[in-house]
Amino acid sequence: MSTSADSFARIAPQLEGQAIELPSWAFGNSGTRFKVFGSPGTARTVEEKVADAATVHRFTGLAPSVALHIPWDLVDDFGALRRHAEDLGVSLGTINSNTFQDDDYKLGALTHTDPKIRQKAIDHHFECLDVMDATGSRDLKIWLAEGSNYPGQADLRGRQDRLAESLATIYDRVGPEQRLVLEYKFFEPAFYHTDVPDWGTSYAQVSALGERAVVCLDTGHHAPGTNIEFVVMQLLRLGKLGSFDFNSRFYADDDLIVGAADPFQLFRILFEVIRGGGYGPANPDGTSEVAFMLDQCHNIEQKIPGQIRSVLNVQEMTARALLVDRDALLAAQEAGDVLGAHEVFMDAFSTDVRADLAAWRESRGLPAHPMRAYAGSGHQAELETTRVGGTQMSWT
Ligand code: LRH
Ligand code: MN
Ligand code: MN
Repeated sequence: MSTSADSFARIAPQLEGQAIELPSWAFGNSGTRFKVFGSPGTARTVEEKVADAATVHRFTGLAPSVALHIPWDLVDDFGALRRHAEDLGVSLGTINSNTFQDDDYKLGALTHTDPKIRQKAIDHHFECLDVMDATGSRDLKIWLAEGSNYPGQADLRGRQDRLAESLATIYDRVGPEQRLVLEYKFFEPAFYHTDVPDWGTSYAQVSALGERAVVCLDTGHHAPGTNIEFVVMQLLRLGKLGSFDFNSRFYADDDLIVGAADPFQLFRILFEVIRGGGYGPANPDGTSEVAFMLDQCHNIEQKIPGQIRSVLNVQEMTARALLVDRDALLAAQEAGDVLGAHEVFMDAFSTDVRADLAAWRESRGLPAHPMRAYAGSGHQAELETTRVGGTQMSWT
């Protein structure tokens, strides 16, 4: 089934202004613990990663900002990096802290029993807040690699209490226009327990902090079979869904292209975002309360087209989710028409919006087919010949 011109025209205005933030680390080399494959043309500096993100935006109009990870993306002058980004037509977005690559944090960072180590981790977050002041970023995103491997190894309750205290100290420094975003993940690198394993724990922790503390939902961070759209609905209902880290998974935290493993799941998630009022600009400056971000790595495929594919997948599923006839759905639900309601839902999912989206892009001065346009642009070959010398950046 493809869209009738009428129904696409109805939803098209809502596609305007859709923004999906790209992770700087998607443009570095990455791999598994077995091998990191280098690929020609990969960014050698933070400035080149930002330039690659800007290229994705140029071809799609969908990715106006890029997230940084500190210290991976540490530079001397963040004001200059901000100007570099703006010159290329993008802005610097979320600042991600990193307490997972320092020997001192082997047994914990914000939860550590040693106050000196806790303070070191808190100071790192203060440094990230300073970076945000220079970059103009709104969100400080915290994902903690903390937990334990063996029953009895750690005092679960004591760690949760220390976490609350450390987060409160960080939150005190979060500016009035800024947010603290706490990401959860149910396993890895710790295997017995994780200190922020699920949305409930993240919700409990951020609720204790205040209004500007919210939850980040990474689609790869749940147990198999989890109904992620239910989590989306609940966090939106509670006013605490701050952002998404979008990616796909088959087995663990695979960080594959969003919408590749389970497009229907992406559709269901986006439907709940729209249904819950989390889609579209919520603030006077046009920013959305719920930030859409990618958190992916491209281990064997090319990185720039990998990111182009990803934002297009989100756009396509957003269009299909917007097409759900909500009035008909509600009527069927209230009439107890189980199969009728399901059919309304599936009709939208089954709608092929690709031709309409291509025409719509063209009408806005964008390539109808961004993947093909990038492939035919010669940009990749140019990167491969000009980015010689220096060291390609890698994920860590
Ligand atoms: C943890 C995570 C988190 C990190 C990123 C690199 O698995 O999802 O968001 O910052 O990966
Ligand atoms: Mn993530
Ligand atoms: Mn992850």
